[in-house]
Amino acid sequence: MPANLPPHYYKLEREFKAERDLNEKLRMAQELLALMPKHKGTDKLQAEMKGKISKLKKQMESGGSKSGGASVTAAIDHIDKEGAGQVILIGPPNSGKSSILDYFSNAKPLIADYPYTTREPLAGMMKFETIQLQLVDMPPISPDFFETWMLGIIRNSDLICMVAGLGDDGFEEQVQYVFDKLKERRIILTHTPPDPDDVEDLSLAYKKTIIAAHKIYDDEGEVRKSRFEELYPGFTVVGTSILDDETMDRLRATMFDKLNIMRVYTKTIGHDPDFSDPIIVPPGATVEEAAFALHKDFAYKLQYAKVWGEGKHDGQRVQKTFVLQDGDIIEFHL
Ligand SMILES: Nc1nc2c(ncn2[C@@H]2O[C@H](COP(=O)(O)OP(=O)(O)OP(=O)(O)O)[C@@H](O)[C@H]2O)c(=O)[nH]1
Ligand SMILES: [Mg+2]
Repeated sequence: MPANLPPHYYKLEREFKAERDLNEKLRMAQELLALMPKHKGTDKLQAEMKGKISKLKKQMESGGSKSGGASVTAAIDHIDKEGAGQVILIGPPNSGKSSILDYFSNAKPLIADYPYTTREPLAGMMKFETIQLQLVDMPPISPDFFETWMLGIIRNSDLICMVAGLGDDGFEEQVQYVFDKLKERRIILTHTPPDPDDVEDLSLAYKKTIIAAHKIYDDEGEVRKSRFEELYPGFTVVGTSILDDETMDRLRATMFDKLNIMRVYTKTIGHDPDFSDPIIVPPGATVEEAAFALHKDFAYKLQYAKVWGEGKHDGQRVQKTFVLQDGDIIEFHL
């Protein structure tokens, strides 16, 4: 029986063979296994790949194989998500990524006027109105520097913010290099990721991306920003400077907007709404989905709800299937 492997399997297999980083190699092996159609024709291939996966895991536990020439990078390839969404700051060296994290959070990243300052990921929490978003600062990506452990973090993120330093020489080529490098590793930065059901090549990760045209007040900042917008049509490009709060507020609001989340506030019967800790749900979520996000028992026991918000009568009684809007207040009745 033929194996009938999809065409991109072979491409990924070649990359898997060439990959030296163990974390990345393990991820690719797991991806290859997932790509194999599960039938008799692939039994042997599946067993082989499972064997490779367990061997790789053992190698990683023992600190990496010296004979294979592979190395385990010390840096972290996963950042636990916190808050209502995770935004990753990436870009060329010296573009201002760490300065942006520093501006928005209590994290204390190293900032310097020379490139390659950041060597490890660093997360901080950024307040936006009633919620917190997680920002993650990353090392730069350039022809001279690229850490493969970054790929896992980027793949797992909710949103990418590409930080382009407008004052830096050759910034356009530098930014394009970041796009190209990630594409080479099967991460496509896009303003509008396709519907997952329409993606044929499952080895590709499409990540929603916005662009911070940073250091906007440097020489020719506005002109350079316009050029940028022409180069990347469809992308939201926000001109920013850490010296101008208004531009930074705009960036923060854009991050929230692109994360595509809704905040729903809860109130208990006879009490005022709690505006400090909203339920985070995707747009179009129903009363039942909001209850589920709070606690699954809530969703099972839910009879109906009362809702306050734009376009509703105060305390309007609604059923489980009622579609909520950002900012609605909800009172669950069990
Ligand atoms: N003019 C101007 N300079 C800025 C701005 N933001 C940051 N800088 C400066 O740009 C330089 C680099 O800033 P970092 O935040 O360290 O840049 P980075 O992208 O984290 O750099 P790497 O970690 O080396 O990739 C520092 O000298 C900052 O003070 C800005 O809005 N305008
Ligand atoms: Mg940095």
